[in-house]
Amino acid sequence: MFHPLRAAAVAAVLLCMLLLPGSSPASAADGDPPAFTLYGDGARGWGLNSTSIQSPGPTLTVYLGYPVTIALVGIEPAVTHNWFIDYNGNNQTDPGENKSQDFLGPGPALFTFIPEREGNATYKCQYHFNMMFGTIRVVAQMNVTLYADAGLGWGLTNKTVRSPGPPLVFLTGTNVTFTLIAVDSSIAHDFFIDYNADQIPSVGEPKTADFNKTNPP
Ligand SMILES: [Cu+2]
Repeated sequence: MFHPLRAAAVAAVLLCMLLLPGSSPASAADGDPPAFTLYGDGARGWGLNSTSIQSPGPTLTVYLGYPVTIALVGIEPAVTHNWFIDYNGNNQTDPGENKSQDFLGPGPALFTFIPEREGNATYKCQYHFNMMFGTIRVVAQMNVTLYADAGLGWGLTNKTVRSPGPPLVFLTGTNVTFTLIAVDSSIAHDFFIDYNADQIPSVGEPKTADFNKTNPP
């Protein structure tokens, strides 16, 4: 069976989300929400929940240029912490380094920031930087592999194909390279950005050639 309309509709949903970067997930390529909860303990480090606190803490992956919200929870009732990205590695907060307000106790204290420096850096608490640190990866999303299945939708892996497909966010002006892989056999797909939401590729809308399992684009 040939399902161009279904594939187009899936692409439309996917790309509507692309056009609304302010509401799209920005923290992980698999569509996780743009938010982390971090539990901090001056003697043990950071954790994504209160039972997994360790040093170094969890590696966080965020998108360059897109807001991230971290809910900060202090484990000890009366110990002050903060959270910042120590871009220059001097264990101190400097101008231009994303830094939360001080916090303590269960809160949580919400800190929203926009990562503006690509690459790996270390996040810390300025007061307990020897224990409370971890890696933050700030990535520009530019290479995307998408798996297509007319019956299931799109996925970032062949095991997570779904409809609507995963949200994708890109900085305006970013060159994006898609690798498109058909999961189903002998069904033609394409990929286009349906800016005007009319379900068909129009002039000015980026569009691939048709592809299928044996003839990749
Ligand atoms: Cu601390």
